Amino acid sequence: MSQVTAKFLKDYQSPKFTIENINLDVNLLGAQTRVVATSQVQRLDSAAKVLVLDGESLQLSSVKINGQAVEYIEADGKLSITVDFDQFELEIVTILDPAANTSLEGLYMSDGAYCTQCEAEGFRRITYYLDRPDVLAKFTVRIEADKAQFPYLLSNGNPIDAGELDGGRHFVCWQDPFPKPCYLFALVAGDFDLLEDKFTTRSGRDVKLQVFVDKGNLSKSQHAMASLKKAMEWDESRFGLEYDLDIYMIVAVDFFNMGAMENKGLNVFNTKYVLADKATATDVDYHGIEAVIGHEYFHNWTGNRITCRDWFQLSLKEGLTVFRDQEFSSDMGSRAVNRINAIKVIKNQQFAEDTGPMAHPIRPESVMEMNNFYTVTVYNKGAEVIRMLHTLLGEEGFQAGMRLYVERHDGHAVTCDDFVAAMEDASGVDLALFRRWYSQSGTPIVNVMDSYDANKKRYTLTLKQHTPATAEQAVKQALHIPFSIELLAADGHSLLNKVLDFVENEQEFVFDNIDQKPLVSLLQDFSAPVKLVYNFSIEHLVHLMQFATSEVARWEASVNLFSQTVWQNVAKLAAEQAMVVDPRVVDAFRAVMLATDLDAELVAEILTLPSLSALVEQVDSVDLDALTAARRYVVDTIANECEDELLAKYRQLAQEQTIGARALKNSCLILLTSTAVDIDTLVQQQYQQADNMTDSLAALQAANVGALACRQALLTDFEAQWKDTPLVMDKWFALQACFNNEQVFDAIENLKQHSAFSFENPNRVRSIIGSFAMANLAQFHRVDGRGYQLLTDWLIVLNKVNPQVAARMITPLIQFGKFDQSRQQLIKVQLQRLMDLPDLSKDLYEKVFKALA
Ligand code: B3K
Ligand code: ZN
Repeated sequence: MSQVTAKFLKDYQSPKFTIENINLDVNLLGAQTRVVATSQVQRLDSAAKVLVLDGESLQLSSVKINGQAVEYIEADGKLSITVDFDQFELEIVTILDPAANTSLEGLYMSDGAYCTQCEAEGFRRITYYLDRPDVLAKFTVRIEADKAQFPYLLSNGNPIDAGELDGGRHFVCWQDPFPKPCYLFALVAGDFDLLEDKFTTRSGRDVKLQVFVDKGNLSKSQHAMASLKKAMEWDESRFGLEYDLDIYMIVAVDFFNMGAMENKGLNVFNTKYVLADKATATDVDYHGIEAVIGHEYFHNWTGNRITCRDWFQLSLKEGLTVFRDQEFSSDMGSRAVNRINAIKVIKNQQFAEDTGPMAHPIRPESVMEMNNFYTVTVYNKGAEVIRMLHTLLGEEGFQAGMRLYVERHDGHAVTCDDFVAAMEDASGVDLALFRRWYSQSGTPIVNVMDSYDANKKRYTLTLKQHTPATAEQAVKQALHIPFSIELLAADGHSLLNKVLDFVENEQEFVFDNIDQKPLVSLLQDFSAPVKLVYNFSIEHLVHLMQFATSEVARWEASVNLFSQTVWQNVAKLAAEQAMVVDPRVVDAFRAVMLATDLDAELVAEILTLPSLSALVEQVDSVDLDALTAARRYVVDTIANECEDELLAKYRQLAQEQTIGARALKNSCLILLTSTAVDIDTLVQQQYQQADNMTDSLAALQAANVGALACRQALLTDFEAQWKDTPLVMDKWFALQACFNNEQVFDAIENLKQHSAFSFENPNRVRSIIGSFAMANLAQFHRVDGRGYQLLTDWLIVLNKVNPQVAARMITPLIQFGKFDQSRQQLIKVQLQRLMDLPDLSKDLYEKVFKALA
């Protein structure tokens, strides 16, 4: 694998040739599928005498220029053609075998339907092409296939022609009027159920909306359609952005590497983010569908109309579009709960990426395999960076920046710098220092000290920032951090609410006319993606839980209170002292259970006590066994001390049918597994009476977490009921993979043989090995190394079947820095096993190489 080399942002060169129009003729003939790509090529640099095209795993049939066969060199994923015209027609014929393509990139089969995935560099598996996002062409596509098997033939843009052919075949032609990079090309051919609707844009244009799902699933497509209409409406009202084609299609497929793909006018979706009804989908699933449908729709402007110059700029479209989808979800539902979930992703996953071997800035500087950079850093930290801009500019300034960005760059492939410049020019806010967020990786640590001078009525805050070195970048500089604070009085009323401009390594902020010693709420709503260090007392956190104006700040205080208590007990264990929980901690959680003025969804979040993995991310090194014991002790203590309140709440909510009530009831149920109540009966009752997946799954989860006697019977019943519904079976797989017991190893071995399982389906793979490695910390990190070995066994299989999915699943194995030496050694043995594979994919190589370096 030594031929794998990195590409660097600093080496970017504009294209020497471009393609303005392409006619793609795709004749779907199984293993002999034939693609004729006819491109109108333009030379941009007259000194260029060789056209170099990208291609991978292609069977090349012929190459012609202006109708004449030409000489070419085909080597190392490139096709080089000597040519000396300023303008010419290039015709390339390739033969594909979609059914053999298990990588699910390029053209492949999903359950008997043809479909494509081209981002980032999948188009080169369809034909030789200038596969880079700054080459924008108008696509005309003709698809031909057997009519009975593939009645729907879809591609981007508008249908312009269709007809019958001999031998039961037919064709459809599509034309996309908007020039686009090839990563936005899509083709789907298959037989589906179709849900249709329409949307009238605010300028009065009718858009036909279509959702295609596997036969028999029509009744599960309503929520996706409703979400699409909400997203279209919201983008008009909040961002002033209107849809631009006459048709918008969504196709749901079961074999898909990620969540969904924003191909122009023809989104391809993982079924997980389309199909839902009450019986099969949880409230969390419903929310996820709305968010992802929104996300892909919002890409139409932030991604498609304005795209990336090169892949290093990925956050230009992804960070911005995640910010937009988060705002959409917040405007549709609970803003606080949406914010809490976004914060959890940063703290539990992105901070971990920063401390591991794959650390990179939101605009990476070097890449081996682009698919490895669709990360929580580029996406979610990228969205935090956009959110900070929004905080600094305010909604009005930000929207003015968006308007200028669209006005300047519509139809072009641009950079992150272009985006920041538009924000700067429209608002007049100086963003020179802010730009460092794009080039600097790592998590800043902000230390806070405060003091109060009663004579001067003066409160002083001293902030210090420093960013530890990351694997790929040693030297760090100060960043522009919008630091939001609130000062609270002893009676709980708010004295001051403000965003501080924190731009130096160390900075003092003085507040005068503060009549009493305030209690401060710091980094409200997580106003910047940083780690906060401040010495909170128990009373201080209890006060914030009760009085902070921001609901997110209340939740944050509860997380701090719980975490602090756990870490104190880890220290007790190390000192061989008895563990304790301060009664004020228990009382604070009890008060939340008893509160009548708090939103149920928020209370559910507070009562979902921080997970083991969330706690692991709070420290630089961890004794996992002590942490597990201390967390268990604190959870058990809170639950047992509050057993009556939990049970009362559970009973009170049992009949209520709202999202909040279900969430809260089910977080009570999980806590009750720690208590002496007859939980087995409670769980079985809930399972049997449930008329929705949220409640039945929660019952199963409780049985699983508590290792209850009813666990096996419920699992068996669930399987019998859902064995033919793959998305529900994923939940069943995931539950068993999360079982904290050594039996999990035998269970996983059996699940692998289950008729519903296939290594070729990413959803199935993620639900078993992904859940095990990412959510079953105790078993994955066993001291005997069995967990590491199991994941590696799977990775060896996936390396051949689907390298992209393999590279996603390896994450917990390369983030080992916090664990003890013996665990690290066991992990490295497994990484070396991978390194020694003769056919290690580029995707895994990049990560294993960096982890072992
Ligand atoms: N843009 C796609 C992700 C493509 C990932 C390629 N490995 C989905 C999205 O972010 O909307
Ligand atoms: Zn996206």
